[in-house]
Amino acid sequence: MAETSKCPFVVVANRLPVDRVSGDDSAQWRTSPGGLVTALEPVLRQHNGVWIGWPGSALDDYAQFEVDGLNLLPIELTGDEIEAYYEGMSNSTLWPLYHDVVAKPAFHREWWEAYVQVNQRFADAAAQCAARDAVVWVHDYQLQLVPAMLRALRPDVRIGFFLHIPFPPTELFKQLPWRNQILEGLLGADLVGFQRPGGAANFARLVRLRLGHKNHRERIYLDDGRQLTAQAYPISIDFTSLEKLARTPQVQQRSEEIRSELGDSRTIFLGVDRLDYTKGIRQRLRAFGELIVDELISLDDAVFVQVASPSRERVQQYIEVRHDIERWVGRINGDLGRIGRQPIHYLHSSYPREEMAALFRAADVMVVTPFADGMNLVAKEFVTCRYENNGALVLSEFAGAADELRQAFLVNPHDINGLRDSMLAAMLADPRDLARRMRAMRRQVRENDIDSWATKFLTDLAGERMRSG
Ligand code: GDG
Repeated sequence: MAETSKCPFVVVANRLPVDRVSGDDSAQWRTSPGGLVTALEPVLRQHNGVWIGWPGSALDDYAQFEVDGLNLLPIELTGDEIEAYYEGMSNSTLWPLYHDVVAKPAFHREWWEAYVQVNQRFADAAAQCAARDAVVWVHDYQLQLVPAMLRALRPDVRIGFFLHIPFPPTELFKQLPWRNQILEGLLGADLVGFQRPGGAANFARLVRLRLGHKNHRERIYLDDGRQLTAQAYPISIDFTSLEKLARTPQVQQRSEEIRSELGDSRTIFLGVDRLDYTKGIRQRLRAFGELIVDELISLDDAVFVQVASPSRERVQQYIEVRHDIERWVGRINGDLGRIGRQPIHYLHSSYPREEMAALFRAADVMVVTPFADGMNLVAKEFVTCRYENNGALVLSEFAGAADELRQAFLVNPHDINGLRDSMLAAMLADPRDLARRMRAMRRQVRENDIDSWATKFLTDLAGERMRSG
């Protein structure tokens, strides 16, 4: 590996926070959008840090480089490793298992071997570039072995780990053939963060039952005398900058264009998701179709816009869910539409941030219906854009965001009748009721933004080391 500078602050995540802009020979990069990047970018700059991650495509040179003042250390993955570690173990085993087995997880020993190998590579890189007593913050389900591997190499560094997706209950986690290794990997951290208190409790319980380590609430006591904390840190978004964007004349104008193209007087239902089987996209479209069939709403009154951004397109279950959703869209539009009036506008595409903000502004009813979701930032982004305190949010109680956005129309996405009722109630709600709900939800997101999330986690991590001596 090329020589790297020693950093006091290191972020380790599967992907780097930049995307390569394809084009000519010279590599061009731009910072990628997303809550995690927005949250960690200022922290990285402030602490003179480095971000370690896979660049998403093969590079000629894997030396540390800089984009827009951010120090980045790319990690190389071979084609076989992308298949086994990323598409296999991460996205065909851990992702479905941790999301309540909405899809069936596959267990393959060679995927596990690649997972161990790649985790070791990330841990080696972190060990190499962390300064003495550095803070290393490891992210998400792809890298759960890194904390213990890093601790073995560098006992001086302070290690934080944050899981962005749900941590499953004991009965599901137990299915994993490598369950103890994963728990031991995570126990290498000084602080393990989860989205919801339930995830932290599941972890502490598993550690007690499977490895025999005692805990008192969030505190876990290991045999060698070391202690760590496992608790919830609900992630958020950059409220101020998104609201600022939503208030720009360009976004306002674009949102008016969207409304007039769809038919000004129609109620706009909106869904925005990565195309993923955990998000309950088909269920919400089906509920909408049934409302039209039963003449509870008419084509002239309402339209559904569904943005499904392409995701993990080489993984079989993602190929299947795309076909399934597209069949439903075709069927509903074919059966219920007429020339110039389609019930569903389905967009399988990614859009710039400005367009997303315009969509959030244009919508009347935002529909977020995952079967399981660590947090769901889309729900928080929608309320952030609604500075006039109008619009309704229909939100699955299985999204982490439901803990905080209590004034949403909360639904169980498995219950299609309940979903229909809530979507209709949201559409017909009294604007004063909607304003009251929206004000409360906006206050919640404003007061618990991404800065407070990062600051709280890092302050607690600093405190951990002091508690452990
Ligand atoms: C994981 C956890 C947790 C989507 N399409 C476009 C676009 N997006 C943006 C959204 C939002 C983000 O992507 C998606 O975040 P979510 O939180 O909704 O869902 P996951 O991708 O599954 O995220 C989740 C999150 O990590 C953070 O911890 O909340 O539970 O599963 O920001 O707006 N952005 C743009 N164009 C698109 O087409 N620009």
